[in-house]
Amino acid sequence: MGHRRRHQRRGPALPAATLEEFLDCLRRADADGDGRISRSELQHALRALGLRCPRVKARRAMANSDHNLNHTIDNDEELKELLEYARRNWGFVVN
Ligand SMILES: [Ca+2]
Repeated sequence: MGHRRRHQRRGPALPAATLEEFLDCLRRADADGDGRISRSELQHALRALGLRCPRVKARRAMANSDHNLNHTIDNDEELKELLEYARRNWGFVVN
C-alpha cells in the first residue's frame, strides 16, 4: 500500500481506496451484468466509494476513456484507460 496522495487542484484524495476496490465496485455497479460500464454505472460506483461529485467525475472519465464513443467502457483498452485515469485524478492506489 502506498501513501495517500494529495491533489490540490481537485480537492482531498480518497481515503486510500485501491484500484482493486474500484474494480470490485464497478462489477457490482454493472447492473445488467453485461461486463460493460455505462456512465451511470460508473457514477454509482464512484458514489459508493464516497467520491464527491460522482456525476461530474463520471462524465469526465467517460469522455477521457470511451475511445470508440459508444458511451460504455466496453473493451480492455478503455478499461485500462479508465483505471489509469482513476489513479491519476482520483488518487486510487495500485494494490
Ligand atoms: Ca466504448
